[in-house]
Amino acid sequence: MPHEHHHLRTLDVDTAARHPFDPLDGAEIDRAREILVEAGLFGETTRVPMLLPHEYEKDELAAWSPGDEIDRRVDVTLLDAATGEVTEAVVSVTRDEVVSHRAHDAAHAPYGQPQYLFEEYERAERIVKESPQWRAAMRRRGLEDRMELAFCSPLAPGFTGRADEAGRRVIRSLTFLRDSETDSPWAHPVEGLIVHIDLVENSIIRIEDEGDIPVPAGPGNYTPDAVGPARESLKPIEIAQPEGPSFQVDGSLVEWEKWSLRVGFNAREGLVLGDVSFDGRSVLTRASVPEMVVPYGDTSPTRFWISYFDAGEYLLGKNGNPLALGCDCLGVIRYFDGYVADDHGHAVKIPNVVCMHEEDYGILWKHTDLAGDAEVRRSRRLVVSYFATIGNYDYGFYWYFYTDGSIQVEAKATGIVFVGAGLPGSDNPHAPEIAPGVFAPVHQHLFCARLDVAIDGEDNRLVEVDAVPIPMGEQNPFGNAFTWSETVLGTEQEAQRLADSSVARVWEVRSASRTNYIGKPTAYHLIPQPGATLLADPASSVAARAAFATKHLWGTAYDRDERWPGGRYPNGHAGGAGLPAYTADDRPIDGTDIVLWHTFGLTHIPRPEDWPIMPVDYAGFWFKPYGFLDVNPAMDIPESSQAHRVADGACTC
Ligand SMILES: [Cu+2]
Repeated sequence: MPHEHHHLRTLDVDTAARHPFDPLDGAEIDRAREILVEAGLFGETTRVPMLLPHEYEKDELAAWSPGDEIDRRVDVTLLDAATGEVTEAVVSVTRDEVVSHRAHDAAHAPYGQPQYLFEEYERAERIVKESPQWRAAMRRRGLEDRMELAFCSPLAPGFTGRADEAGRRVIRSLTFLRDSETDSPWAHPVEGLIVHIDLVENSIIRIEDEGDIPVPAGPGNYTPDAVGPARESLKPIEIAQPEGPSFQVDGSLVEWEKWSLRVGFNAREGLVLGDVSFDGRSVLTRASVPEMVVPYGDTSPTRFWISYFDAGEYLLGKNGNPLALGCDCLGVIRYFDGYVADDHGHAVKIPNVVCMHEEDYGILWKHTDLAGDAEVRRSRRLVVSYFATIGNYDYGFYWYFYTDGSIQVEAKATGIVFVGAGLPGSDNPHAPEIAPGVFAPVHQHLFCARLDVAIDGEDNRLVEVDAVPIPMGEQNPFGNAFTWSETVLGTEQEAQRLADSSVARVWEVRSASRTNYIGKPTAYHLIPQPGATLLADPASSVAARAAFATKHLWGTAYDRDERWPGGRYPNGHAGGAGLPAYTADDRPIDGTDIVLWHTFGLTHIPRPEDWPIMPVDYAGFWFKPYGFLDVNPAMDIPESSQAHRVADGACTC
């Protein structure tokens, strides 16, 4: 047991009761800060851009059994706001000590700034609004009366390679006008006014003020008072679960219909699922969506640099929505709180950040036989989700578990599309006009899921399966035949793949040792949805920084510290971090502990219907058993208790 510094131990950290996959709680976060203070690593000007659980090695997990004390460690990035110096520390809150700490050199190539602090958004706006250059630009545009209510949005800068930016803690600010305190600013962009800020020197690096395109004045509000009376035609739909939900929850452990999983949450990845198993057999050791990039396809000086990494630059989890004030789910909801560190390293609880519930999902299976008798069973899914808001956009991350052993992952994009201004009626090849004078640049939302797969254990094999047409001839005398191919992806270079819907391409993860009752390896299929990878030129800055998004699939050998598709600090990074670096040694992955990284997403050419608020758009993938089970595992689902209820002559089954 720890014995030092007991007089400073103001918080009760009981690590003996913790499961390795439990998320950090508030006491652990606060204790990590105290230990850093005691060690002299945390001064007046120290801030905490990122604080995460420090992951376990697989042998630590294997050696642990319930009731054992596990070494609970916290991975903290420290930023000295006065100097810009960055320190990475690992703290054990079980042993009350700093396990390691080292400097990160953000000032020299390939650079890489830690995540933004919330206080920096306010500071950036203050710097802009107090600057004589910005005030002069606003006056030049005749906007001197609009300065007070203006919104100066803080935006990650991408990487331009400019000598006056590289290695500095840069944020860019674009100005939007507001008609009132509650007016949505995104509808009123001031085109061509860009302020480049250094957040350590708290100074303006330079300001650009080009052109005099009028600010669009049309409304962008979406609240009931702006929309007007709501329609009255919709009758209520009520989801009743009179006997309660079918899941059981014990701490972070969730059990539901043959599924078992751990629900975790952290500041960067948001929702993290651990120890996912079906019918007592392992499927995934750990799963999350740890990165996404939103590159814009616009050549204008106002926006060419935009390529937001919403996890790596802004932190999805820290921006998670508390669902305490009304949830997005119907039915019996079980919430989980999330804990993150604030800018000063103190724990903050995000109440009800993760939402879990069951959903009816239509027909699971059905047949009407020759005698006209039908057997039908309803599908149901367990939904585990959270929503994060990053500036104008809102993202939902939904994990669905089905009774047939399938997993579906879905990202939902909604919120306000990012717009600029143009002359009404003009054509812009990079930005359709979606409302008068409102031009929305083309962009992509490319997500990267990280699946630490464990199909019946960690010894797995990755295989690409394509449907294969056969030319008419000896092998295909009637022309109708086709077959399939199975290609083992045995190394990290071989396992960098594009999806191909023309051959129904899927990626199979097999157990290297276990077989099913017909003697084939037990397996799951990663089934991608059609979608473009990164459309930016391979020579572009964003292609180097978001290399993960240039492939639909990457397979890597498991390494605890390889968790960030675009690197630990994509902000202001010159590129090459994350998956290109992880795979540089081309490690063998056949028969080993494999991690799959799957890029999926949306290519968004905005439309008028996306305005003033965008209906949810979806992107995702499936992970389905393929010979993992001997038969349909949902044969014993009972007939619906509502199957024979009839209302107004219509069957409601
Ligand atoms: Cu979009």
